[in-house]
This record gives sequence, C-alpha cells and structure tokens, in this order.
Amino acid sequence: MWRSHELRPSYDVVIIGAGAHGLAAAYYLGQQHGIKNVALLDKNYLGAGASGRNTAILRSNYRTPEGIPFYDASLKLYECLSEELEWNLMFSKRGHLTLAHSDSSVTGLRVRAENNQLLGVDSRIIYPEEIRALAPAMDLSPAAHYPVLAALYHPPGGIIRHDAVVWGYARACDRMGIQIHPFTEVTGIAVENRKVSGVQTARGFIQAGAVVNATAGWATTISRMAGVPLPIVTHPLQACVTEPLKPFLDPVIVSATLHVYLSQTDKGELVIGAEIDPYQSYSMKGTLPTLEQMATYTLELFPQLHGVRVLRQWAGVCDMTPDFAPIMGAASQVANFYMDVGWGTYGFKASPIAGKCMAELIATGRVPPLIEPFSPARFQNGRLVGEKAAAAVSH
Ligand code: PYC
Repeated sequence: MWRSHELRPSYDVVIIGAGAHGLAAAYYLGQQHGIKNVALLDKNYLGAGASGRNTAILRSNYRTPEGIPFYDASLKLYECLSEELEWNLMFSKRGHLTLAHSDSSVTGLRVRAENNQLLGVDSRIIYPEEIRALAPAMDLSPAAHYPVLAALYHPPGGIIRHDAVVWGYARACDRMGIQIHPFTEVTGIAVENRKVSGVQTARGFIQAGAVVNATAGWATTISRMAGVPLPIVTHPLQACVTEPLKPFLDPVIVSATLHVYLSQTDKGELVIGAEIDPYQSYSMKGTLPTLEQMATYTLELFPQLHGVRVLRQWAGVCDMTPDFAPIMGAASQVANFYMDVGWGTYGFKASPIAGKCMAELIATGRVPPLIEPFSPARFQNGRLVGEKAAAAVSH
C-alpha cells in the first residue's frame, strides 16, 4: 500500500498529520500541481487519529452560505473518489435525517433546508408519515418522551468506510513518490527570520519549504511550536459500535436534542456517536457515563434495541473553534506555515475539499475562494462563520 523510507534531508512540503486531511493535501499537491517532494509525518499509525475514529458520516446540509458550498464540494469529490483512487471506499448514499423534537427545532431546520436549496443542496423538511417510510423501525409515536415532529431530509448524505479513505489516499500518494512516515513524531518547528525552515522529528531534523499543520485535536500543540497561537480547545468525542444486526435502518439518523446519531453499516453493526465530552482533554478512551447516554438516547428512538450488545467504544479528539468553523490558510505570524485545523466534529466530511484547497494555496500562493471565509484573520476582523446550528453533535 505504501512504502517505508529513510527521511530525506529536505522536502518542498512537510505535512504534519497523516490523517485524511494531510493525505488529501499531499495527494492534490502531487496530482494537481506536480509537487511530489512531500513528506507526511505522523506520530502514530495512519488513521490513528480522527480519521479512523469518526462515525464516517458524509453530508453537506450545513447552515451558512460559507459552509454549504464548501461541504457540497467535498461531497462531490467523495462521490468520485473510489473511481479516482481505484479503491472501493464503500460510499453508501442512504440519506440523512436530522430530527426535530420541538417547534423551535422545526423552525431551525426549515431555515437550513431553505439555505441548502438556495445553494443547490438537496435538503427538505419532511413529516412523520414520510419519515416512517424511510425509517420504519424508529419510534414515531406521539407518546414518545421526545416525539419526532419533523426531520431535515438530505438524500445525498450517507456513510463511507473511513479507513479506506485513508488507505486509498495513502496508496495514491505513495504511487506518486510522496513519502509517508508513520511513527515519526514532530518535536519542534524551526523558525528563522519569521519563516518556518524545518521540522525536528524523533528521527532527525528535516528542512522544509512549507509546513502544514493537519493534526486535528493536536493542532494547538503543533502550532505553538511555530509560535502561532490558535483559538482552539480540544475535546474528546465518543462513539461506539454494536454487534451486527439484520439490516433494519437505512438512513443516517441524527438527533441533537437527544445528543445522539447513528447509522447501520453494511455489515449490520450500529455505529452510534455522542455529544462532545463537556471537558477539555486529549483522552481517546470511552467512559461509562457516555456509553450509558448513547444507549439511553438510542433506546428513546429504537426501544426494540434493548439487549443489543456493544462491541467497542472509543473517543477521538476534536479541535473546537469558537464559531464551529475551520481555520484554513497561511499563518500571519510566520511565513511558510499553513493551517488546516479547527475542524471540531466536522473534519472527516471535509477531507477531500480541504486537501484540494490547501494544495492550491500552497502551490499557487492564492487563497481558493471556497476557503477565504475560513481564514485565521476572521478572529481579528470579527467575521465569524456561525456553523454551530448545523452540528449533528450537540455541544
Ligand atoms: O456533523 O454529521 C456530523 C457529525 C457526526 C458526528 C460528528 N459530527
């Protein structure tokens, strides 16, 4: 899939973080811009971070005029990615339902549906009769604790095999001669005359023409090494998977009110996710209270699942920004240092378009219009992108 290498003394671009974002940036640097003297460094195995820990949901039903076209472009890249990478990523476009349990949620989802439609994204409000047709196993009775009043239906949403995304990009990078270095921790970033010039790793020093921070939950620890502060805090996000069941659930189901979202994999397991942990931490372990919450809230929607066994539980760490939108662009404090961070709970869905835009920025020096709104400068000029209301995860 990809080869091991000695570190070269110097690379045109060093990408820290070999998850889906870092790999996608490397892939598009090579594929679109012919820049192949690129190293991807990761302190762990490929996909050990958020790329292998998310609940593999793809969607573009965001809320803001900045977020909607960006995630839509990502979904469109995902649609063609199996063919492009010659690797079956098992994208299963089964539709995505965000449930409303109160009148105010219905109003919020209606605004989202209208924003989506105005920007060409397929989303609409549906009511219990149509919800029942899409998810007949869900409890839609008016007597439920939190009756389902309506849902935002987003047919192009679905799930994908997240490890395959990592492996597919990694194989394609390797085929272009881009070097992937797992288990190569970055311990320092060299800055000379306000320019990043190289990276100190546990395997030695390497010079770099440009350095990209694509380290998700560890984003602040890396950017601090370059003297670049970030308005980011790291919170764990937990998920679990059950034993396989006969297929009974087609769409992805999300309830922010119940702090839960779930889907059934092609193998039959239920993948269930929680809200972010309410404290900052780098822990990637599951906790019993959150497991109890995930089970309780899932049973509110699917009471028939009592007795189903949970096979595994885990956490990933999320880089949360104040406005729930990412930070993408060049640092203003030091030259040659680029950030693809602040993804919070949305990062995996954005991997292809984030990588493509970062590659364009690094190769051409021009900021692609799609990522202009996510510039780090927005925290100085007050132009925040309020994407919180489009979260599947309640915060
Ligand atoms: O935004 O769809 C989402 C999501 C699901 C899990 C975490 N984020």
